[in-house]
Amino acid sequence: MFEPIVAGGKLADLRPARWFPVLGFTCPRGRADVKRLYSERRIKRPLLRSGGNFIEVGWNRAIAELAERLRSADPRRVIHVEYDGNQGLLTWYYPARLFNALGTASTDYSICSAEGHAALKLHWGRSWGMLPEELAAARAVVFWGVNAAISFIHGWALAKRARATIAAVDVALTETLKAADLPVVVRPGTDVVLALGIARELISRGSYDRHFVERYSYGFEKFAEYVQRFDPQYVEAEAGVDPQTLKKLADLYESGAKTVIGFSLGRTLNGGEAVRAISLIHGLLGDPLGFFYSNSGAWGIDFDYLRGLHAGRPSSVVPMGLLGNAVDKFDVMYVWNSNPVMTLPQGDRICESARRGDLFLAIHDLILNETAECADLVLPAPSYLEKDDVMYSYWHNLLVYNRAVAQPVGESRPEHWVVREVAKALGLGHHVLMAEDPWDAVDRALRPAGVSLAELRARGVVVLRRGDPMRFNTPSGKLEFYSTSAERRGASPLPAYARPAAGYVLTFTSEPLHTNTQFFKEYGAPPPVVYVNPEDLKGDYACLERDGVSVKVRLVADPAVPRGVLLMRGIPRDAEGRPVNAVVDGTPNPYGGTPRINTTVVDLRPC
Ligand SMILES: Nc1nc2c(c(=O)[nH]1)N[C@H]1C(S)=C(S)[C@@H](COP(=O)(O)OP(=O)(O)OC[C@H]3O[C@@H](n4cnc5c(=O)[nH]c(N)nc54)[C@H](O)[C@@H]3O)O[C@H]1N2
Ligand SMILES: Nc1nc2c(c(=O)[nH]1)N[C@H]1C(S)=C(S)[C@@H](COP(=O)(O)OP(=O)(O)OC[C@H]3O[C@@H](n4cnc5c(=O)[nH]c(N)nc54)[C@H](O)[C@@H]3O)O[C@H]1N2
Ligand SMILES: [Mo]
Repeated sequence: MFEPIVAGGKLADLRPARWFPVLGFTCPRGRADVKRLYSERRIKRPLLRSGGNFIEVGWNRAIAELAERLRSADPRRVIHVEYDGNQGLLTWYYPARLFNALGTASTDYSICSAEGHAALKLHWGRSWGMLPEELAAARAVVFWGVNAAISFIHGWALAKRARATIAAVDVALTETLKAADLPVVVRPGTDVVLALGIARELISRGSYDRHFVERYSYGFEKFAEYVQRFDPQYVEAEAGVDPQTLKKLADLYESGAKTVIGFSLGRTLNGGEAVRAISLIHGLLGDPLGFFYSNSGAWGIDFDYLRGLHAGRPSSVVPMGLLGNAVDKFDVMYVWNSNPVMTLPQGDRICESARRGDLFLAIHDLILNETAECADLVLPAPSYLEKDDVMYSYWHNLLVYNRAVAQPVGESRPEHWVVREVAKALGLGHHVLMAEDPWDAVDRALRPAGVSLAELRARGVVVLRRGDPMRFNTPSGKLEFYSTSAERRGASPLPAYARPAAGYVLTFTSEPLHTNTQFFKEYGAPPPVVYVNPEDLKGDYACLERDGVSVKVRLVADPAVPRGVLLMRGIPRDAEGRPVNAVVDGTPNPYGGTPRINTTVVDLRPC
């Protein structure tokens, strides 16, 4: 949360709100929001492609054009694509109502965190855990599959400030591992083996909470028997972690360490299995709030209601990792709050399809991003600084009424306004989903969280509550070490391990100045660089190839990267301007469908 600093009638800076409990500093990306506010890349008026160029048009023409495209298309050949550029309830969620009223296709929202949420629910019946204040009180923290010093800097700062002993698990010596007390490098896709090895060690030491296990859990014996095969020799052989390091990690957990589980794990091979296994360590410790993955499901906010799933349904759901390759199935794509051409596997194909004239691509965004550059219709949106909305967090329990602190730039209009205008033009203005005032929809969606919009508006911030950590919404009503719901679905009831294929593994880590593909203008775009072990260096440039697609990158030798790992920072274009995601693996993982971006096995050859 921030307080605006206004100079000469314009927003000049954001100062962290002193009363806000999650540390008082604004990250460089927060500051860039102010720079971006008046950037030349801002879209000021609707733009329509005409003869290869954009022409500025009024909103009436833009709405009519979009409505006409939607009216004449088969709704099953229309898809909406949105993600989390802004986490506001009105910005992100509400606009899907138009498309659910029409019965178009949708994505599965799997790109970021879905795999871990689904994996955790198999055992816990929920996916939420630790709060910031609990992390701040921890004496030991394991950052697992997260480059926290870069991507989770407030959590990192809390742990550092608390002088917690820090362990970190990654496939390369990232900034986080370099600053950790216990850096642990694993082979890509093998975290599940390490986590089960730790569980085995704790069980064989007798260092688990017998009371908790007896009273609150199901299937412990089967789990204890299963983990026997994950002995220190096996862990070393598969994950590359030596017995000494394994022991130190087990010591840390024995002392009550907490874990921050990175979303990144869900984007790896065996990633859901790793998340399951890591969380179960905290089951052994009798500490159901001992891990943090994402608390978005903790508050009870009814996102489905906002999206209108009570009165409308998508005709089909496409996994985000497969959308690029499935683009031929669609005639119209409407995008907001997201930059899929750059951020989705094979997202470049969306651009190609639009350029060929096979796809009518419309986007509602603040700036002319890479998807907008390929689009047929571009609509200007106000940023969170220019509009009111309601914001929740993936982490802390404060619900915030976000009040505009700047005038909307140009003719930018909020997302809910646009979809309601389109609904009217389509004769859907009276549809139950479109007739409800968007703020009334927000109010309804907040009720299960025990908050009314009026109260939130009056108070600005409301503290939300998690459920009882000792109640588990599983078939047995207990924490299931042995997941009966997985068994029922034909999945492995215990976290399973499949040995990764041999080859070079392309993987990604965040960088400090960008949020995914945002702020390229403000801070410069990330270079097309892959960091490799000096022994893997094959000239200045190399091609990464997979499934007949290749991208050209610059190689930089870095001893912090183990052999076989290809580490990219950020989500850049390649050396020839192609989105690097053209080559990544979009195969959905089994539980939440998140693509295996971070275990992309490629051929590396000179070019
Ligand atoms: N500065 C900054 N902060 C961000 C973002 C940003 O773009 N920039 N993005 C935000 C978003 S959308 C998200 S989802 C989160 C991202 O948070 P995470 O998804 O946790 O991703 P990162 O912190 O980038 O780090 C992921 C790490 O996982 C490692 N890794 C890859 N494969 C494996 C594996 O098999 N095992 C293990 N143990 N590690 C592996 C990579 O080397 C990398 O260092 O960060 C958020 N915060
Ligand atoms: N190779 C590779 N690919 C990845 C990842 C990776 O680590 N490696 N990470 C994945 C992850 S975790 C994620 S979450 C996705 C992110 O994928 P995207 O959601 O596509 O990511 P961003 O680049 O953050 O794009 C957000 C867009 O929202 C816009 N925006 C911001 N505020 C608003 C607003 O108020 N209204 C509207 N209408 N638009 C707004 C911004 O201008 C920007 O264009 O990328 C995924 N792709
Ligand atoms: Mo994400």
